[in-house]
Amino acid sequence: MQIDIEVRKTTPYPDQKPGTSGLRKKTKVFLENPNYLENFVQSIFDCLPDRRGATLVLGGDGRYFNRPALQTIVKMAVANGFGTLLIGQGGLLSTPAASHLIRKNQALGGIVLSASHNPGGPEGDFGIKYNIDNGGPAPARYTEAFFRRSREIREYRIARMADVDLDRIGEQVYGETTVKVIDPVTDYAQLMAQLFDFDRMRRALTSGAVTICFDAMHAVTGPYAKRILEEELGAPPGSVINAVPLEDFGGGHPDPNLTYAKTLVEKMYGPEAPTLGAASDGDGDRNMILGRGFFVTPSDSLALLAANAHRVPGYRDGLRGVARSMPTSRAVDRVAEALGIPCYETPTGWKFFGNLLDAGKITLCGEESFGTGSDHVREKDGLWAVLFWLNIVVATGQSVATLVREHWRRFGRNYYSRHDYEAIDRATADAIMTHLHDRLAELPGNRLGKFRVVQADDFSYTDPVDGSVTTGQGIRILLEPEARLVFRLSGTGTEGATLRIYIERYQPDPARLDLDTQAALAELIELAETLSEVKKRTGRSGPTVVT
Ligand code: G16
Repeated sequence: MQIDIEVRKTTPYPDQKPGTSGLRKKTKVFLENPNYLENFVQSIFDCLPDRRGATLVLGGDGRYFNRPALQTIVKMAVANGFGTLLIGQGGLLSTPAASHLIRKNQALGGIVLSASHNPGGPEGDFGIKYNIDNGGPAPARYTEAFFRRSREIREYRIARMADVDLDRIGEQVYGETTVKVIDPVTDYAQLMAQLFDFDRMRRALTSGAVTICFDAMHAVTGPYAKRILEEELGAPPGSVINAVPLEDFGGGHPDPNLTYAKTLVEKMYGPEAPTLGAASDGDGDRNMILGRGFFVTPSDSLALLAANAHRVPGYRDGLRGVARSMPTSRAVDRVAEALGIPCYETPTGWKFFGNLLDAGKITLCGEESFGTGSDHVREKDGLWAVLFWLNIVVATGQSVATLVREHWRRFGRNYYSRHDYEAIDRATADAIMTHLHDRLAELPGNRLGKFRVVQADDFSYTDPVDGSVTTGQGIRILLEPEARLVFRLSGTGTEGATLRIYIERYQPDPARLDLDTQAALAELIELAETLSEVKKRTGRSGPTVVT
């Protein structure tokens, strides 16, 4: 079939700068500014000189505007000469599933439409991110090129063709491009079956020895969790809740934490709590793990997975190394030390793990922001983390709480909390960071309360694989006895600025492992507030979110 290609004129926007993970904006920005989506997509394509005939993976988390945006992107990809488009049925693909498809099909890359855990809908957020041929988020050299291109773009290419049928699995040919609509779950489910002990997990779930509740939060993991947990592993129907992806996530906030995964949390703290509770976010890359009446912090989760990886078939041969983002607690560092493997500290953003994974320097990695993953894909992976936990629970016969308490007894506990001051004025946020910056030189050697400052700096990272340097990644203050304060501005918000304060304190005393986190950190929290002058400068009485 011959396809007409139109070259349409457009005007650049100054603000299409990708943040920590792609371009995230209010949905309205995409809807109300002509060609806002088209400009960014063409900017991406213009930076991919080898796109002709190549394979591109396309999908999204199903939020409002997902389908119309995909239709536009398909027509633009056809007009830009891609050879094959692999699209998840219904326009759905979780971020980790997209990463896997890119790798499996040797695609040039993929586009995932999502604003992650941010709410969707006309009043919510929308986003677009590009993943490269290793399946991982585009590193800075790409995103900077996209941004530069977006500021000078004058035209975009689009095919004159009818919408593709996103719901029918099969192939459709448009000019030189084959559009394949595929089941979004099958390949991913096969990968999970290779990594985990599905037989043993199935026996535990069908006999009722182990029970699970997975909250898909009306986001993309619903179909994945239904297929894997209920259909393949035999968890009773209803084990996956909020399983149907909805454009507005059922009015909810698809962020798997104690505040937003409310139904799940009530269940896990109630009398009928199952053995394992878990939730994932909008695009399926985040995870939250709960036991009966017990919350596992993402930092502890990473440490525990590393310490128990040998119990899981896919990791039985041991870990090559681990990595965590700088603000993530240092719990995993102790495990790495005990295992005699390297532990890397990277800036915030999954893209920084890509080189380490590709070079075989690490097997597991994770972040405090509810992200955990391994070398099986190049994204963090929510359902994978849940299956990892399930495998460990089944293999040890221990409850989540017992596993974590045993871990603390062995390694000590890193009490850890993040305080967010959301949607503050950008100038105020910048002033706080400048103020902290100005104090860096004077701090080392001085006392802060009962602590002594051993190091204070603005974190910068030299990638051990390609030597690239990333600076300005957050202020960190290392204290003695072992504690740490970190301050940085979020790169994923869509309103004003968000200041994140990360507070950590190591506690080796076996008699002090079960304290309330906020109480255990109270003195450090006060020090962080005083040092940054956050309350005075923002006029806020406290953080908007505490995790
Ligand atoms: C993204 C990134 C993560 C990062 C998180 C929070 O996650 O992929 O690496 O930790 O944002 O970033 P920030 O602190 O800058 O807001 P997601 O799940 O939102 O794509």
